[in-house]
Amino acid sequence: MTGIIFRYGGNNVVKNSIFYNNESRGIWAPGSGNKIYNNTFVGNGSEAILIWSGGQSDVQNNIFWNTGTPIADPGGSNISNNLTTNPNFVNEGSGDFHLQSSSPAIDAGTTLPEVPCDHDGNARPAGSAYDIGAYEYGSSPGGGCSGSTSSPTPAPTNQPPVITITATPNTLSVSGQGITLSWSVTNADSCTASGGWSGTKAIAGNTRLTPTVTTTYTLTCQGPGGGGQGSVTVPVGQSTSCAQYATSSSIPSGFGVPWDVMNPSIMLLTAQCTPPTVLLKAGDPTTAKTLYVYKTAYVALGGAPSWDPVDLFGSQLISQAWYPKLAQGVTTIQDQSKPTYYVAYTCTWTGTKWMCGCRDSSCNQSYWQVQKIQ
Ligand SMILES: [Ca+2]
Repeated sequence: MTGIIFRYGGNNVVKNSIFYNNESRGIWAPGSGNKIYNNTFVGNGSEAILIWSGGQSDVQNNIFWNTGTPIADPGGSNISNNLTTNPNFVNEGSGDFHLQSSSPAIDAGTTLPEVPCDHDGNARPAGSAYDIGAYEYGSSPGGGCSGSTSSPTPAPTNQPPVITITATPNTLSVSGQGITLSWSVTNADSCTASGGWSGTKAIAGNTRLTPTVTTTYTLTCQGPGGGGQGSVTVPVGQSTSCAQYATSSSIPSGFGVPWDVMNPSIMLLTAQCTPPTVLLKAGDPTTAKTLYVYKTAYVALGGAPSWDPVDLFGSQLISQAWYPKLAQGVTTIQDQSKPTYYVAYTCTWTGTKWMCGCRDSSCNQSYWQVQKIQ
């Protein structure tokens, strides 16, 4: 028996997995473009990884121990930073493939943004660099890897629909003016409109609409790689920036700051008010960094006992939880006599680790980031 057979498909990602005592092979990969990252192969029969003639795979940060041929490769694959010497597992006999402190796998891997967490859901890297294999030695939960806001997944194995939707103009000073809504979608077969419009939509098109109040137009699409959603919000009325916290503001304890701790001139949490409507914005739409915004924000009037959720929308929902670069949502604040607070959660990849909900540049702990509106 073989652990995983890719058949003739390519572009699969296998990470943080343990292939133990498969009778013949751990992975049989005939296609091209497969990424086999940070796995642990022990006791597999003929080959741990069999790359079939004509296929190429990217094989990095894997442990091969007590196994047949580690990698049978006809040529053309990228094979690097793997370990074939004794990895000093905690207890191989009982199937515990965590690393002992003496393991040569520790800090011997290369940084792979596709693998921000390990098999236990702990953050990579711990120590100076990525470890080789499925477990990161000395790591603990954090970095967006566990808890209610679980890890962003930058590289889904199936490509979900990508939805681009724009409004021209993208804001209206008074109601009754028209906009043109344009959209195009890839990786999808069918789309449905909701919010300020409705009905089944083609995967590309444009239409003329006349919003009378601040309106969000959402398109939900389905394809072979799953579902996706895109939205655009058109503020109507004289909208002004109403975010009160700037980089110099004192932020209440227990919250992350609303700016980018690596570049404090960039505000990640902002708001546009058209009373009583407030458009909440989280993220940085112009950034070149890998930045994700969690799909839910919360608002509370100053002194209120609880937080009310606000759904945020962006160009593309990833792993059911994250929008790339920018997400925004609309809420209504009837009592404008007191300040309102809103919290959101953003994660940025630095090139070596995820920084999520930071309060300072060390970002050793993650919080909900807060902004004040009035
Ligand atoms: Ca490490």
